[in-house]
Amino acid sequence: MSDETPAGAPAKPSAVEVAKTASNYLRGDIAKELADGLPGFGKPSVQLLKNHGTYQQDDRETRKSVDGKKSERQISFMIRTCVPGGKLTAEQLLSAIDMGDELGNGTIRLTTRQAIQHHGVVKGELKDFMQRVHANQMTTLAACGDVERNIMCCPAPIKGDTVREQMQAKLDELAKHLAPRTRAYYEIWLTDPDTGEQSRVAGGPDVIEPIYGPTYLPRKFKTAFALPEDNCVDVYANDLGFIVVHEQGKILGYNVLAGGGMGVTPSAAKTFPALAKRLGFVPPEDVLAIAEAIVKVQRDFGNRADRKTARLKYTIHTMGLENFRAKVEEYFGKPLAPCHPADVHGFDDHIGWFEQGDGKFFYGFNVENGRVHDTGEFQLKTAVRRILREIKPGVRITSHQSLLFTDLTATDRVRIADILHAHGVKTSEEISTLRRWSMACVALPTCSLAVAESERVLPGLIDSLEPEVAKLGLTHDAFTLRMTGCPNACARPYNSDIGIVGRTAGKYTIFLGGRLLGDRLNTHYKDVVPFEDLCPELTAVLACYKAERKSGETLGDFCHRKGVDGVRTWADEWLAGARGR
Ligand code: SRM
Ligand code: SF4
Repeated sequence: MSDETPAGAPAKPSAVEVAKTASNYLRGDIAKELADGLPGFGKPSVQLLKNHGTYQQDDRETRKSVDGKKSERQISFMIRTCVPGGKLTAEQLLSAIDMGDELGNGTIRLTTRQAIQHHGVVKGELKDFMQRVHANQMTTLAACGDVERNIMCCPAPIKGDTVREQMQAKLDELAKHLAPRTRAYYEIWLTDPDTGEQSRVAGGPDVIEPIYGPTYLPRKFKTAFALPEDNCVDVYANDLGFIVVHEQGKILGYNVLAGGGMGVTPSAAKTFPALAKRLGFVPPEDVLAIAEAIVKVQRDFGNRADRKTARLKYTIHTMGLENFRAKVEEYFGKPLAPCHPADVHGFDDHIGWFEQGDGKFFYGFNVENGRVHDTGEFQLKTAVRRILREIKPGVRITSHQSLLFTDLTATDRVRIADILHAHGVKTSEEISTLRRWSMACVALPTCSLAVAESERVLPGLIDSLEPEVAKLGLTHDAFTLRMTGCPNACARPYNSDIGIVGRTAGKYTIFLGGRLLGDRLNTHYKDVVPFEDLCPELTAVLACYKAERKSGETLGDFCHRKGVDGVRTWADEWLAGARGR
């Protein structure tokens, strides 16, 4: 749908807006269709369901039957469970793993926003699934859809680090504040199947949405909290970001950022990735109010005709930053103070063994691309289950799709390593720096938007890059390498040192020059690169970096300084030489 309308005519709302408007606060026909015995839902319900945390999908590999003809789609559902700040208990993660086995495809997926995804749930088991999530004191409500999504925050459990702890507590307050209030979720999913009673529902009056209103937001909305010294959540990639400003252990307030977002549609020139803009400073007590003001401005001024340009970044682009700030101040009820100079200057993925400040420890365990599964001798799911059952740690999910096991004793380090090794899994210390800092989105076979492989091919690419990196003597250099199966950018490839973005089947665009800090977008380097050429192409870039970097310069900073054209000329010559050798 386009937002181009004859001059003066109001833009026609998109089909999703029509579905939301008619839905009576996200109810629509979901309950009726849930009971109709068909494998899937109709179009309006499919859209509404996203706000309930689930996507109707099909296994794209079974679309074609053996004789090459189209076969009937095998519909199943992806379900995303919110984990605000990535914090959960061992019991909750165990239960999620069990649900993956009993109702899903036997795996769980830790996401780039610290949440959990299940795939392969059939329609007839959706309700059971939601009830089990609820019984587990979690929710899928607003994990997807045109609402505030899972809010991110640095997950490191450092006791006595009052700044980090207060920031994490502020996230909990904000997540509650921006949660949808509709009773639709409870009515549809949590009603007792036999008695019809909403026996598992917490009480409370049926109120309309005081923040969102009946049509919610024009598009998804994402928020994150970061520390200047630790931007592990990529705060600049979010619609709304808060950077804590602190001095001597005291939080002075937060720098507020607005309008970050990564997704692009290459065929639509009007779309672009954007880092959030620095908007102003608020004291801690104003965080909820400023967030609400920004959400409401986006609610009222975001584009409801064209979903391609409906995110907050486009609202700001259309209004202009100063007009946007003025409107936010109007909704906020007072002027915004200018930003404090504090900005992100550090990044920690929290992988490895750390003291947590109370005599205990936490262990950052790298989960490759967030997929917890058992395959052949690689029994990661079994190992994680054993760690959760036998050691009973606290658990956090990082925004790099990995796990922190918390509240450990010194002896647990060996126990964890023993369990991992017994099931064919490497410890975080045994994987390369390259693999540790890499991420891939889900892509095929479940993602309907994927044009190329990602999660399933990145491990192999890393396997072939590792010896090249070692030959160049760069084994200990940390740089982010992020791959996605399409330009929607779910693994945030556009602010990483190396971004690899699916272009078409088996071919990718390479981007260079972002950085670990996440505060700079990278630049288009090469297009339509076949998968098998990615390793030599990237090796050539790394050879250039090795040959010409300044002391202490990171890969992203080097590519940014030299420029992609300079890197390309050097790397192409090097490649031609290497091929001739
Ligand atoms: Fe995403 C759509 C997976 C983080 C930008 N994303 C999708 C869908 C739901 C595909 C669809 O619409 O049919 C993918 C489901 C695939 C599957 O089979 O599971 C999907 N996104 C993911 C996850 C699971 C990737 C991962 O490997 O972890 C992440 C779930 C996060 C969560 O827990 O909430 C995920 N997606 C992101 C991020 C990163 C972030 O938020 O920090 C981005 C870029 C930031 C941003 O939002 O701009 C992102 N996803 C998108 C977009 C592009 C949005 C845009 O404004 O252009 C889409 C497509 C859309 O919304 O139309 C999309
Ligand atoms: Fe799917 Fe594209 Fe997101 Fe990957 S980046 S999960 S292919 S929408």
